[in-house]
Amino acid sequence: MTTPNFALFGAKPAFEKPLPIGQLYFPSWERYEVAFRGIFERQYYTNQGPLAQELEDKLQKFLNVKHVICVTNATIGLMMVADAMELKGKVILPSFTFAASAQSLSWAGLQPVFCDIDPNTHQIALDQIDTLIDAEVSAIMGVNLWGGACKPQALHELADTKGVQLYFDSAHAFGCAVDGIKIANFGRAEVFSFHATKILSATEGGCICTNDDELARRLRNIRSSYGAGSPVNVVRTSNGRMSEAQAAIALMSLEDFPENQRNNESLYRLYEKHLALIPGLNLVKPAGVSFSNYQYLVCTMDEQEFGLPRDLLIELLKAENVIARRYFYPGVHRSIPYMQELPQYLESLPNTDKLCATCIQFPIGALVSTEAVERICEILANAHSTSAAILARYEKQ
Ligand code: T4K
Repeated sequence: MTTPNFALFGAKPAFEKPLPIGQLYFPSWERYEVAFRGIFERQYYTNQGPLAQELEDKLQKFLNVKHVICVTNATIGLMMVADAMELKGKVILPSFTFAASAQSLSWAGLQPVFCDIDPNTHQIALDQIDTLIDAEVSAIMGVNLWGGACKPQALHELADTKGVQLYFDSAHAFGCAVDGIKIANFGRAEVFSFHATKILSATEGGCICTNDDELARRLRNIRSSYGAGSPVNVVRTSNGRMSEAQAAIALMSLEDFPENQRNNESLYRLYEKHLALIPGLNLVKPAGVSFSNYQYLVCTMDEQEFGLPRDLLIELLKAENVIARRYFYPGVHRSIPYMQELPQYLESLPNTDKLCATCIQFPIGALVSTEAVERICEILANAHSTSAAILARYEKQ
């Protein structure tokens, strides 16, 4: 058996610097300087300044939605929406999501009801929602994952029939469309994340989209006063304002969205071509959308077929400076406080549990070149073909 030539066993790493997961958009220094000189000249940092207003206007046009309310990040956006929609009792959502989706409910004094997922698309299992709706459920939170979508029209019909509200955590779905309709226009509200790892970046940031005038007024008041137009009664206010510095980056990122989307899509196609030849790594296609941002490169792994445990592959890649991740792990139902407070879900989400054990993501985004994807896929192919030797060597270490 030949000794595998990997950095894990002392070889030189394939990449000099860590290659992370995430869009990680950086405008040129010159554009950054021009934008920030403007902020310094106006001497205006925050509180619905000209750049925040310009961003809201441009996003409304881009997303073809009536109201865009920019916020500090998507987590606070989700908390504000739950409050503005006056939700009560329980809200149904998938457990296969980032902790913020469920935590926003806890902050709003609501209880999550975790639904399992469709193992092929990773989106919420539509056919299981019905059985979870009882008199205490006031809403469904759809989560649009991985540049795909969770059948928003079907969810809309279900929510209407059952008399519950519907809104979306669309943190991953900026720029995506379903049957030609931009995500932003479904349910009563949708929330996007503009975190640095997302395709539209404000470094930190996000926005809430709605076509509901009254809800928009409430949200603007909850965010903190600015832009509501007329007074609205809200019980609680917060501070979810977006600063001018955040808005400046987001405006540049919005301008470069088409280029970043095209770059992601071509990297995705390259991975698709190479991964098709590597047993045990199954690429997940963005589901349910007519247009995707290709923001994530997600696979499920069959450890038997590939020849290595997933977590060992992640360790091996890390030594090469390829930062693969196991989003989401563990499922939110297995995290604090839900695993103690809601133990009923520990046995009732088999598809979520299986996916958390098999999901693996690879780098894609602005910092990733085609050469890097070729090299990553070469490492993956070598890891598969020498898996027995890797295991033997690893066990000896
Ligand atoms: N709903 C869903 C479904 C979400 O996925 C998220 C967030 C939210 C709601 C809430 O949105 P926000 O409130 O965050 O707007 C990241 C992001 O922090 C988070 O936004 C995202 N989802 C989540 C899935 O991933 P981490 O803890 O994995 O990030 P971190 O720091 O490990 O960064 C990822 C990689 O990027 C690392 O290899 C380091 C690298 N990196 C990161 C940053 C920020 C850089 O090289 N440079 C950077 O500036 O959470």
